[in-house]
Amino acid sequence: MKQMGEMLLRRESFEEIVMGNTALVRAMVASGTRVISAYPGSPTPEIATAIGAIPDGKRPFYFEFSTNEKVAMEVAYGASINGHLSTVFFKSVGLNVASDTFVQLNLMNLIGGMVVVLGDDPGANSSQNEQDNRHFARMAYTPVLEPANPSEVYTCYKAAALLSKKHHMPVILRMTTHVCHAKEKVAFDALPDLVFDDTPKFDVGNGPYIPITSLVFPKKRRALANLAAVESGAEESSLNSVTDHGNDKRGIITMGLPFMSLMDVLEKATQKPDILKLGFVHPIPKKLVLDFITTHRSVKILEELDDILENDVKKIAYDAGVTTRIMGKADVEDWVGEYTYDKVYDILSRTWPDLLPVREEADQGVVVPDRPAQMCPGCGHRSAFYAIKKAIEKNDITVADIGCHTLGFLPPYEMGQLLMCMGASPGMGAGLSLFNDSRKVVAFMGDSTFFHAGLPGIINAVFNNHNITLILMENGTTAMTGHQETPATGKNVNGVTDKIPLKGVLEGLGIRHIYEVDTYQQEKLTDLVKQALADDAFSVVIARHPCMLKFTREQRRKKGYQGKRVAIDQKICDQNHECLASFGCPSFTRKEDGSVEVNPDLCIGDGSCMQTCPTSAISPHKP
Ligand SMILES: Cc1ncc(C[n+]2csc(CCOP(=O)(O)OP(=O)(O)O)c2C)c(N)n1
Repeated sequence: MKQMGEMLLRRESFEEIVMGNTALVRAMVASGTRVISAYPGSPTPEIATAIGAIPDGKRPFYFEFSTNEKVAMEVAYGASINGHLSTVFFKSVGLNVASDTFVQLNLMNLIGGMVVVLGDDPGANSSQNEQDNRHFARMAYTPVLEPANPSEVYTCYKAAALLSKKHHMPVILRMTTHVCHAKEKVAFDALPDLVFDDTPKFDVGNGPYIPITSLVFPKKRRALANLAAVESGAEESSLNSVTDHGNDKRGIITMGLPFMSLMDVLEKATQKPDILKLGFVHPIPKKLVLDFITTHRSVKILEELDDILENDVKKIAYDAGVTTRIMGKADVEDWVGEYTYDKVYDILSRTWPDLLPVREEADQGVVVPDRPAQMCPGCGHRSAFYAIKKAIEKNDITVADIGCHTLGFLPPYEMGQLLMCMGASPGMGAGLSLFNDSRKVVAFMGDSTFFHAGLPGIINAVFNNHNITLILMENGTTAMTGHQETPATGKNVNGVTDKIPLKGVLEGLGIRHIYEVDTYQQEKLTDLVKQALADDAFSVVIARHPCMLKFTREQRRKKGYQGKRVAIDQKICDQNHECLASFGCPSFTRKEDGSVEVNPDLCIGDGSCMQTCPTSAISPHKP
């Protein structure tokens, strides 16, 4: 980490193998970015890891994890209109949360400049959908630059910062999962002298910053004029390039990760099509595209997710009366998933059957068995689900939320029959409880989500008297995205801060039925949930236990740490398999003879399983 921090601030030029997310941070530093805000979500958390590697006091910028993406967007906006180059980053669906603010940004005069870094997720590697945020960019008249690899992340961010500062408008840097996470040797320039003028420059004269009805039209005209001005820059941009294979019959227009897959696939092609690769993707460089399509007989558009580039290119062709055959998405499969090597191979083979050799079966990669996600050994959520399952009736309705506890929907717990997005569980639960006296509704929510988007649904339950029970799964961290702090932990990325305890907030809302318990106290938790369900009012159970992955990692870093584990006394074990079938800790393995074994590499010795064994056959392992 120390080395990474030093590298990111190195004065002289250098080359290094880094992730896209790391290259981004060097570009932020080099561009003089002064304020950075974020909310965690894959594929972007390693941006914060790289930022965190720069030692405290040496960071040439302010950084915070805000409570959610909308707030993060507003922090970056406020900084920009005060004269600072700012950046906000988060995952794809984060833009849904931030959109109310985001769609207004281009109406405003962002005097310091502002880059919106999006971690889109084609393939839904770690998201609840694979939305294409280029739609949002169009709706908000916002330019989009899209890198294909870590080197381009570095150049595209710098270009985005310059563009944003020049036009005083937001610019999107759209990254996707395997651009964020790919590693490549990147050539970094020497760092310019970083001199900051921190005089607060906010001035209403730079505005207006109040989008009331009478100002909407002039502001919208300004946004459109800005976009038109940017378009002429797009024509000249070095982020776009043509690879000329001297093929006037076939061309491909592409961008981002599909370009990288294309380069690999074309290794096998006998006659390579020409390629127009876009890095400046919105607004589209019309002349460049027109030139490309008029000089080829057929053009294939290779883009992940939706048909945005395709429609742009077809419109350009139609308006200019060009008769080149333009081929976009042919079938449903082309709309789904990442454009990996295999996918691009298939698509191009269907587009031009003579382009590539038919793939041998052996060529088609290894089929990797599915490895379903699961809760870690010792996870407090496992104990909670095990205990709560005993408190509810089969017919009751359980509503999940986003986080590690979402995994409760898996067997053997099967808790959480529906899921939507962060903070949605109390609202959906409220709806399910209406005209429903026979089936209790239990909603789940994590502590980071509580502050992110959970509170409005909770307040609504109080305000409208909804008869549901909410289980707050408090593990003291934003676990699923890599253990970022929450407002309840008393720390933020910059140091110590006031704790905002969940219970205090709930009490402040006037909630009368609040219960608290450590999830390892399984019997007590079962009893409390039964009580909460009997309350006939909105009730909350705070089911607390620290994230054991985080805890164990911290312990392992301590000097003299000695691993612990449990053991099964085979003389006592009657092979009832409660530990496997109902508790389901992955540390247990059933052997062919029916006996149960503890995997010493997985078990952390937390002992939460011991109380689940009807014959008390599990006990701490004595070395
Ligand atoms: C709008 C949005 N932002 C970010 C994410 C990424 N994300 C997935 S799980 C999660 C963590 C939730 O933390 P918490 O509620 O504390 O639950 P835990 O994982 O700790 O159980 C986040 C931030 C998301 N899915 N949606």
